[in-house]
Amino acid sequence: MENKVMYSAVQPSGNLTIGNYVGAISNWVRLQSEYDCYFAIANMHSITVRQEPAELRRRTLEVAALYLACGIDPEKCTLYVQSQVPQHAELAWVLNTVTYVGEMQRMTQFKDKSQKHADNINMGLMDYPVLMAADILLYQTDLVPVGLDQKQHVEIARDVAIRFNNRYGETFRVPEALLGKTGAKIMSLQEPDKKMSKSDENVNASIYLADDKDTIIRKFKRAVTDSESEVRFAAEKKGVSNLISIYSIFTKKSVEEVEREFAGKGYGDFKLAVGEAVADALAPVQAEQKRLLADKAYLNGVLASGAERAFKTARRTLGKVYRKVGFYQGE
Ligand code: ATP
Ligand code: LTN
Repeated sequence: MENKVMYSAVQPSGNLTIGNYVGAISNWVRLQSEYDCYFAIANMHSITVRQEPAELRRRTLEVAALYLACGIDPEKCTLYVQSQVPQHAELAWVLNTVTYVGEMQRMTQFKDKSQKHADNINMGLMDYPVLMAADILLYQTDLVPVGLDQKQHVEIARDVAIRFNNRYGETFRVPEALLGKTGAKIMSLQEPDKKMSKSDENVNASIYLADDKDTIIRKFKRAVTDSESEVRFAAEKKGVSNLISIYSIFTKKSVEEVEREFAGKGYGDFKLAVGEAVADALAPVQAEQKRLLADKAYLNGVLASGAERAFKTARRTLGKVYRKVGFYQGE
């Protein structure tokens, strides 16, 4: 039987945070041997908010190096840059015709980003989930590992797939989101009821994967907690609970173990321990990313062969779609 297919992507906009690492990339690494994996760098999604072109190009390579540094194996997975496979845009156009404006207007991310970029509510921003559906459906994906914030978009991909299949006959596999058990949502260190996000203007709200040890420790020290001093996981202690989750993920200790470890100790000791655990875990990833970025020939080679492999699968699906909708393909 054919292997199950897993697909995911991260946008190369901004510096990646530990939220991206925990919520997305680390899960991919864990699952890469069990599935046929496609991991993309979603640069077409990035331009829905304004980007500096030179920076976008540089960050695309940085994200590719980061995937590899985190342990994505290019022999096992297809690692590629979205804009190098033209079928993404082509399929998005067709899917646009089975997607309703109302559905897109209701998307949480669209509403958030429209507010944040009120001077640039472009069509791409609203169409973002359709392009994402095209990404997923082109590869006949079964599973999409993402953080909680993207669940709604994966559901749209499902709805669109089902709708297309009903209208034109069986064409797409219907994908499902896969959420990590812990760490599906790492919260901002400054406003713990908001998710940690690479586009947050407050640099103290996020731990970037590129931050050095001193910076990481300083940011955790400043993290917003509460007026008590008890290291306890609880709904009303959002800040502390977030730090407990982070510590628990990076040290692989359970929440109960963490609570026990810091019983009777104050937030100061706890925050320092979190900072050290995160910094120590990130150090080898940072060193490997740096090494890879110095080897452009290797990186370019990985991305070129990834794009070629992705192209072959994408072309097959798009051919099927064009046939189903009745597009002339030469006779
Ligand atoms: P932006 O701020 O530019 O919207 P982002 O930080 O939200 O970016 P994305 O590129 O949208 O990151 O997300 C990449 C992946 O990382 C997605 O699977 C997303 O669900 C996951 N992710 C992002 N932020 C977090 C977070 N705070 N906790 C867990 N997962 C996250
Ligand atoms: N929208 C996603 C990135 C993304 C994606 C995808 C994730 C683009 N295409 C396909 C999963 C599957 C984000 O910003 N997190």
